[in-house]
Formats: sequence, C-alpha cells, structure tokens
Amino acid sequence: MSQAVYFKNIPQINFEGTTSDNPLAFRWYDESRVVAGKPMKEWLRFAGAYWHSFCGTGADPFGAPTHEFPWDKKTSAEGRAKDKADAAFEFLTKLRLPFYCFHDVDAIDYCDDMAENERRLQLISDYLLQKQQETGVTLLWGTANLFSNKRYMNGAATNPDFSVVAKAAAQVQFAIDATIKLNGSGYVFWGGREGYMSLLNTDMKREKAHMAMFLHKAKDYARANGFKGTFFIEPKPCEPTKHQYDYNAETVLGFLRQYDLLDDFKLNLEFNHATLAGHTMQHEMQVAADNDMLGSLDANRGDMQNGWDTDQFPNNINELTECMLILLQSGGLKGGGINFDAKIRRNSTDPEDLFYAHIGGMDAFARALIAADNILNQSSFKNKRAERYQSFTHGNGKDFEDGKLSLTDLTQLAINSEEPKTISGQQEYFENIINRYI
Ligand code: XLS
Ligand code: NI
Ligand code: NI
Repeated sequence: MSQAVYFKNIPQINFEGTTSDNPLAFRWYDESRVVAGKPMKEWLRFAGAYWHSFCGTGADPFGAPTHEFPWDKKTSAEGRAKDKADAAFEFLTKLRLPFYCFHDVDAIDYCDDMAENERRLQLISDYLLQKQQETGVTLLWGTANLFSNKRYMNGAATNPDFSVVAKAAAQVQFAIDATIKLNGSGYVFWGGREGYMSLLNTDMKREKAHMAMFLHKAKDYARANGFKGTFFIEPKPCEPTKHQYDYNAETVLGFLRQYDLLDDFKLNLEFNHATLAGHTMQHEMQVAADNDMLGSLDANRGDMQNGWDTDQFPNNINELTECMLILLQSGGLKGGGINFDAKIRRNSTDPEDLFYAHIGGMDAFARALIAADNILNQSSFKNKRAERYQSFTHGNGKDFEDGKLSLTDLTQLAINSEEPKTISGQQEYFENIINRYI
C-alpha cells in the first residue's frame, strides 16, 4: 500500500538508556526488559488514544483549533479516515506502542443516518484490520462516543426519551462489531452523559435501571457474537454532567453488583477522573484490585491548581510508583492495558510534541514499574505493612477475624486488658521508601 508519511522527520524511537541525551529516545522503557517475571511491555500494554492524538484539534472554549492535521484535508469522510489511520499507525509503530483505542467517531465521521454509519464503520474497520496485520499493532479497546452528538444532551442509555436510547444502542452494536473484528481485548463504556444536570427533572432510580438494562443487552449481544474480551466501565464523577452515575470505583462496583454485571465487567480507571472524584489514583486502583476488578488504566494527570479533566501527560514518578506497587501486587491488569488518554497542550504544535509527550509518559511508567518492583523485593515495605496487623494473626485477633468473638466477648477482653500501647503508623518512614527507590 503506498501512502503518505506524516511524521517524516521523526525516526523510530528506541531505548537508549539513562545516559542518552536524545529527546526522541526512551531512557527507561526497554520493552523486553524483564521485571517481576515478564517483559515490561506485557505489564504495561501501552496504547495510543485516537481521539486525543489524531482528532484533538487544540480548540478550547475560548479559541479555535491550533492543531492542523495533514491527515484531515480530504473532502470525503472515507478519505480523511484512511489518511488518519495511516498517520495513526505510522505514529504507533514509530513509538513502539503495541495497542491503540478509539471511539467509533474518531475512526470515521458519523452522520445522522444509522445505516450509513454502520457502513462507514465497517469500511474503516476493514482498513484498520489491514493496518493491524501489516504492523502487529492491535486494538486494546473500542468504544462508542455517546456524548458528543446533540441527541445525547439528556443522556444516552439514561435518556428520558426512549428513541435516543435506541440510537445509542445502534452505535454500541456497530462499535462492538468493529471491536470483535479488530480482535480488541476490551470494550469500554464511559458514560459521559449518563448522569444528570439537575435532580429536579430526573428520575435517577429509573435512569440507573435503564443503564443496567442497556449494559446487559450490549453484553449479551457481544457474547452471542463471539466477543471473548472484557467489558470495562470507566468511572468519572462529573464533567460534562453535574453528576455522573459512574462516579468512582466503589460506586461502580456497587452498581455492577446490584445489577448482576460483575462477571463480565472490570474497571477502567483514569488518573484525572480519580482526582476529580476527590481521590488519588492509588485509592481507585486499590479499591479495584481488592475486588479483583483492576482491568485497565487511562493514563494522564490533572492540574493541581484547577479542577477539571485537563488530561495532561503523566509525569509524576512518585504517584506512578505508588500505582505500580498496586499493579504488581495485584498481579497485573485484568484484560486491559495503559491507554494514554492524554493530550498535548493547545500550544504544543510541533509534530515532535506528540512524541515527546508519549516518550515521557512511557518512560515515567517504566521507571515507576522498576522502582515498585525493587521496593517489593528489596525494601521493608511489605513486612512493615504486614507487621501493623500482626495482632490479628493469632489469639484473640485471629478469633475476631474468624467471627468467633461476640460483642460481649470483645467487651470482656476490653475490661480485662490495659490501655493499648501507642504504636506509630510511621507514615514518613513509608514515604521515604518510595523516594529512596526512585
Ligand atoms: C473522558 C473519558 C473518555 C473515555 C472514553 O473524560 O476519559 O475519553 O476514556 O470515552
Ligand atoms: Ni478516559
Ligand atoms: Ni477523561
């Protein structure tokens, strides 16, 4: 296939080690380096996000686009979509990203005719499949954009108007078909409009029941059509809605349990969503890991001084090291990978900027993974934490854990014992371990 080269001044990005001064090289991400029993590449399973990297124009509420893409010039939707796919796969292979993720409308523009949209997605997914076969890059997850079109302004699966719910279902069906065709590991539901702007006009109970019904039907369809991958729910507390039903990890877990969806779904957690919910990403990941639900990650970061989803590229190694501790201890991601749901800034306008951004993110994760592995193997971290709970490993503490002590038993023990010793939680000691191994 003859095709244009979109990043012609940019070479293949290689691992050159920490002594390299080359800004277009990895200093930590050595894809085949074995960490905790498997290559980094397999722990991290990095993916590029179609929407930010190949569709995001840099426009913001105050200004026009600043990113003018050479692959966005042709007049036909099909022509633009194929050029974009060429650019995307050139980028993914140059960066050694093994996976990518997309929404239906990122791959090809949609119109208001659903049958035509199905045709368009089939056409572009055939083309993407060919690109996958040529390059070895594969789909991490697919999804449908159920939030940009104006028909979704009152919700998609949770819209009070049934005819909108049906439109959303059609989009999901086509996106699932494409995901199956492209051998996607997962399928994501992020409910950007599944929530409310005002409780006054909202029957929340009914809307949540509709969302559950919608997920069941989507899952049944996908399974019946041979989808073997994992479904992911991506929590976010708000934005664009005032309140999103998939608020955070705990809330989604409760929802999935209530509606009997736990067996097919895992969580896709995003850093900036965690902080919007008033949590750390570590918190969200630990909640998921403790419930065997740590499926996939959307990597980015917010801004410390403002409160929205700025989707900046991740670069905080302390934060990432703490996250990788959870990832390693939980045995890895269940069915997913690490998708850079991050965008270069509006004023980052060189083609190189997209590469610098991903190289920085990949290196930061790789370095964090190595540090976390060293912490687990070489430091007192695990033992120190376990020590704090040693009173539950034997005697009365063990009996308590095993349910053998009643409240009156506990009261008797309390009456007959002295005031507990003051035991330090040693938070600063633990914090220092992180910095020491970075
Ligand atoms: C938006 C979400 C979105 C999902 C996919 O905040 O992060 O990009 O990842 O629909
Ligand atoms: Ni996301
Ligand atoms: Ni997001």
